[in-house]
Amino acid sequence: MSLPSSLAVVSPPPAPALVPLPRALQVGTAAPFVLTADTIVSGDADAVAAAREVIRSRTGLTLSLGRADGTGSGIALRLDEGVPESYVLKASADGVSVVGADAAGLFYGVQTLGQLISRSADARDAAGGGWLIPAVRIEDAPRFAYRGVMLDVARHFFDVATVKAYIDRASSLKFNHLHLHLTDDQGWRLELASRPLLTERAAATAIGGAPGGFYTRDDYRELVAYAAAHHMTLVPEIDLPGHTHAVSLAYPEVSEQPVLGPQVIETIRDFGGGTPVSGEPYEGLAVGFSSLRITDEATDAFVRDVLGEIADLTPGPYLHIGGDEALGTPRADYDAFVGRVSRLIADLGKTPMAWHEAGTGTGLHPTTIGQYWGFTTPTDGMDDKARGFTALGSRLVMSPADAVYLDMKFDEDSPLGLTWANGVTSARRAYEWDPAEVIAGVSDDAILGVEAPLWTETARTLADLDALAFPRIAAAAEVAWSPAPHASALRTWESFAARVGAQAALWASLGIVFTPLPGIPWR
Ligand code: TNX
Repeated sequence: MSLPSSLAVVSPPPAPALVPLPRALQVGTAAPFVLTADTIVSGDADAVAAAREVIRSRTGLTLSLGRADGTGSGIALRLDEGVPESYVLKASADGVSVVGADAAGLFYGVQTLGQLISRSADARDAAGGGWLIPAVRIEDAPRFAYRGVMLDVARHFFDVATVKAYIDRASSLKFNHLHLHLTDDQGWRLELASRPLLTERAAATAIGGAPGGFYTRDDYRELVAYAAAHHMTLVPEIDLPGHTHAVSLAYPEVSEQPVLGPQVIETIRDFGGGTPVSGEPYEGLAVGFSSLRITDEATDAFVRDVLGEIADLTPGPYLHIGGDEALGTPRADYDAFVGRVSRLIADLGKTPMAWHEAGTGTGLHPTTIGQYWGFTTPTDGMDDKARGFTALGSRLVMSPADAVYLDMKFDEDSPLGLTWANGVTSARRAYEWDPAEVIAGVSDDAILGVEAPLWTETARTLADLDALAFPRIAAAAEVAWSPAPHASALRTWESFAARVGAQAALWASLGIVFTPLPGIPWR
């Protein structure tokens, strides 16, 4: 039955489905912009290239180039002034303009533009290709300066093309840092001229008999450059002093024998994959058994070589020294070591980053950024350790494992993933948390940002990364970029679910094999 037309309800136009939610969004009642094969894109060359690419993926239309000064009808992209990474996007039937405060802001405006495109329901638009951009005015800027994703390339190795694909995905959601977990017990993944045996002897294997691999220095430079072109800063992590079994295969003189304490035995029981053996590659999932020899001069020389070379290879400001789960290292030695290494990094002209355990470090360099990986409700004094960094006047990156660890199972039937972080992490749990509500005394001023790590014990391929990350990575993007929940009526699970469900067509067009989790209206 259809309603008599006199009873038809005139509803306001639906808000466009944007993720992450922009800071301010006004939806006009005016006619939309009709995108056709004749639409011209003009302005800043890099932004024009990015816009043509996203429009081609989404619609199949290859748009023509307009004038470099950004004038002319169609889509105009240009730079002006404003707060870092911000942009203003205006669309009406007459045209679309995106003005970025800087190149990153313009790039983010283009990503928003990609999400605004939808297929017209009106058959009369079909002649022009049938694509619309609604009449809107968007003013957008990020809540947090650091919005990161982490990829563990040590448990399983991912080649350059796969890492680039992950950069494409993350940058489209306005993430601006790629943390690469380059080393772990299972493999060392970066070639270094100063310590060639690391990749000669400790890179060929991975978890469960999977092939290993490593990046040459040129591969690494290529990733740095590709990330930069997508407005992402690469943050390399060399995990010290634990998670170093691979180091022991190459340079046994700097390594302790595996230490099989009760917690390690427990992880072997829970995660499986066997007990580590000195001198043999480790292909299991256990953590916490390996340690460098903390008090030896040979170890200091090793750390200086490795971090010095990585500092030279890395244009970004951060070097991550790991520091997590060093259960095989005596406490006092650990505290002295992380303090010493943080100061070495500062001497190299970089800003140290470390997992939150290092917050107890002795003489930690006061610029050291802590990365909190405890739960959204802290346990086991993890919040105290994290406050070690803020007490020095430094800041935290928030990665609570029960909300943003993309390697957790999303439900009981998840074929991939782990469950140690309080069970399964649904999309809703990934969304409903606020970084400023996790650690008492740590609010926005003390928070540099948010990072969503993807550990890869159970992930081998790009399809596996997609299946675990999407859609939960979009929840992390919104937590990192969008206004706090109390500051916006649209920062609710219901609104997010509707908006993220509407990304299905765009994601499919970009080749993202997301998991269509229940509770989200995919369309
Ligand atoms: C904990 S949290 C780890 C990693 C594992 C991950 C699996 C942290 C800093 N370390 O070694 O891969 O859990 O979820």
